[in-house]
Amino acid sequence: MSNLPFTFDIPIPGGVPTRVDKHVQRRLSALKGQFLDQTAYEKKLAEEDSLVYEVYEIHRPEIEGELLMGVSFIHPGKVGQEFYMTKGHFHTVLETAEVYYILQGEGFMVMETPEGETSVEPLSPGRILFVPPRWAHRSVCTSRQKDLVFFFVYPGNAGHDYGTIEQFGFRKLVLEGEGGIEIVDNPRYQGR
Ligand code: M6P
Ligand code: ZN
Repeated sequence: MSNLPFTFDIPIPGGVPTRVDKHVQRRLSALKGQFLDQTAYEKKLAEEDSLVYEVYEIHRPEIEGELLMGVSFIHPGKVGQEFYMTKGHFHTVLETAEVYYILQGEGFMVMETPEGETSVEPLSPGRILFVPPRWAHRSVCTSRQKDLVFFFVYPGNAGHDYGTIEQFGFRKLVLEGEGGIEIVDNPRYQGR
């Protein structure tokens, strides 16, 4: 891999980057067990395995000192009352952080530590979010029409630990309530 400086562009306001090494697409089937309303999930999945989010990644070595970057698009949609979201993960190397720069759409970053601290931060265009080391993170799109689009960067050696979240889910959920968006405790959460 070349070690020369390089540039690429993200079309404003929030398009596909001009450099893409890998395009990841995650569908409903990849989020099995994560949505609160399992009946609504099974029904929706039986109709169509819809695209929930896409990630355009820039390839760099997955080693300490490197930075991994890309642009994510979380599509609008809901399963029952729950907005479309990413799987979410801890970093395998827990003591590694991540930065997000929001380009388009509205949503939230749902975060928690292994010790049970939680934080749910609103995301909107122009906002930068710093996810500190140790905090698991999941992005949620609450826009009705627009994708939630953001640039992200994290250390090359961070790695993705999906297992913990797949098993227990996050402690907080983002739902559409009668009076608007609600952030609620996950009733299915089994404490670790
Ligand atoms: C963000 C970054 C990526 C991540 C992507 C999708 O853009 O954190 O590293 O891959 O979201 O989220 P997930 O890996 O949890 O499916
Ligand atoms: Zn991450």
